[in-house]
Amino acid sequence: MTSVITNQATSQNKFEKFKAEKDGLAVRQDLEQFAQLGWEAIDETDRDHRLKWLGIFFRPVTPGKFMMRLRMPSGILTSPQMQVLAEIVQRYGADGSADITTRQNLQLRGIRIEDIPDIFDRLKSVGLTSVQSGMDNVRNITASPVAGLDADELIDVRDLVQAVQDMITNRGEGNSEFTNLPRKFNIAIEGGRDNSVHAEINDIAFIPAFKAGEQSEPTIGFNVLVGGFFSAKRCASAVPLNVWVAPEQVVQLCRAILEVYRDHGLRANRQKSRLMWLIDEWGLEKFRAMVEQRLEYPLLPAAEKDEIDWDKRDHIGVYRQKQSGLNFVGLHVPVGRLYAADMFELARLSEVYGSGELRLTVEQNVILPHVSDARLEALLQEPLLEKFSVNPSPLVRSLVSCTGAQFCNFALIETKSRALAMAKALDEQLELTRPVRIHWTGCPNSCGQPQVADIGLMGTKARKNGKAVDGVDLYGGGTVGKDAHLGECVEKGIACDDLEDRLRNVLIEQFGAKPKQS
Ligand code: SRM
Ligand code: SF4
Repeated sequence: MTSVITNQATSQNKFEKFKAEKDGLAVRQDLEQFAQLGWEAIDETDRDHRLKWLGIFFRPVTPGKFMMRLRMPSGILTSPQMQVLAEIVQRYGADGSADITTRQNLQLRGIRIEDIPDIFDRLKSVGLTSVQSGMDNVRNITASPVAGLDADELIDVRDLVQAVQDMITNRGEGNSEFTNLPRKFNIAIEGGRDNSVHAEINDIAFIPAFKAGEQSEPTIGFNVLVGGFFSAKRCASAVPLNVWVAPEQVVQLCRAILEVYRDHGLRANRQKSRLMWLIDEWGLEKFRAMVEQRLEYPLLPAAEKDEIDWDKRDHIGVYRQKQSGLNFVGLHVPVGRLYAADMFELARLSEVYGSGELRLTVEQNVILPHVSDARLEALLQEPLLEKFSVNPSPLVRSLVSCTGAQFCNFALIETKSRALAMAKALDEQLELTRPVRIHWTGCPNSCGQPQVADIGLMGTKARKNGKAVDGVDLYGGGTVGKDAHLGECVEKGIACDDLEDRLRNVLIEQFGAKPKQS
């Protein structure tokens, strides 16, 4: 079934035009031909845009070397899956690498168009898909990275997350019902107490809440938030929809909201196409009523309170699981960057010490679950843990960075290498008594989520000695976990050359850091 777009704008922008001409998923039929033609001969709209419906991103910064964005529901993957991804990346030698993303996902680098048919076969053989992971589609669905492991969680959401992904993507085969949304769309389902998913920055977020029954015991389900998003033009926190749903209603509710958004979302101006703009136009009451109309049954009002009552955890280090005698071990992956050798090794460690499972976090790190008490000490002695530490220095530990200028053509500055070098330098100079989460993002699109950080840094061009130089806007005041609150820009245009000194002062004055005695 193709979507019924009722508010098709009369003056269509170029994205709406090319989507109407040919569905993004249709390029799947052209892949063999693209592979034979080579990247330079592919029609530009297919190459630069429609391929993103299959998770294949043309990179103008490295032409001919594509990026592939996967889907990893709840950030979970298996050792054979990691092994296959390592083999794919290894093929490209120095060009091959992978990044853990801020949506608990993996992106592969260096991909050649001629290899894509074979790569898709390999992904399928291990149950992976990259379908509908870019452009006007629903992104990777995030969840607590310790779902099913955490003794204090309220709902193990892994199956739900998978079911929502299966509904949206037709079990990874592609689903043209949801390939022409007005814009990108983010969904998060939290089952734990610490808001590990940043619910407030998703278009739909489910957060655990008990609903009191008239005669029965309170049941656990979810309160629903809608409309959270970041863009260069506007950032908005998700707002309560005043809805409580039981777990078995989650898939239906996602479908209903997506259908309403697909058929009524604003399409004329891409700067105003995210879900919140529709909610603004209609008001929350009408939006809720339209969702109910799709569902064909009334929704219950939200539970009075939700169960998010913890500070957010970073999962780095060794923690007991709810299963007796087992632990999960969070490894810190500096700015999320992995190379083939690291990926092979992670796959091996998960087999030797765990159950062959790996988890990814929105802080761009890896968790090895199901490590028995008996095997723990040996795991901690493994050489890979020197690189991916369980006890990194404080600023490096909490560092997050978007892709930046190395691969992203929107970037105004290089981020990952600069972020890491600066965090290491400041860790050497300062004694910290509390964690300070620093997030870097290369441009106002905010993929590195500077608004959720203690200190957010957004790439810009600054002026120094009369010249335009790499710079950042400084964000502050972001809080996470319970009562999360978005940070705001507190200082504009700091030259990157002056940033280390500026951050040093901020850390001393606002976060209680003390200079180390030299
Ligand atoms: Fe993003 C576009 C990378 C999370 C907001 N994002 C892009 C593109 C695809 C632009 C491009 O074509 O070059 C970047 C690809 C660069 C590359 O080569 O890696 C890109 N975004 C990323 C990742 C990889 C950052 C990272 O290093 O982790 C994240 C991938 C997540 C995933 O697995 O799907 C990523 N992007 C985000 C987030 C954070 C989140 O979801 O929690 C946001 C803000 C939240 C949101 O979307 O509301 C985000 N990305 C954007 C936007 C602004 C959207 C808007 O409504 O205007 C763009 C630009 C666009 O879509 O036009 C964008
Ligand atoms: Fe690229 Fe900007 Fe997103 Fe960073 S924030 S990945 S520079 S689009």
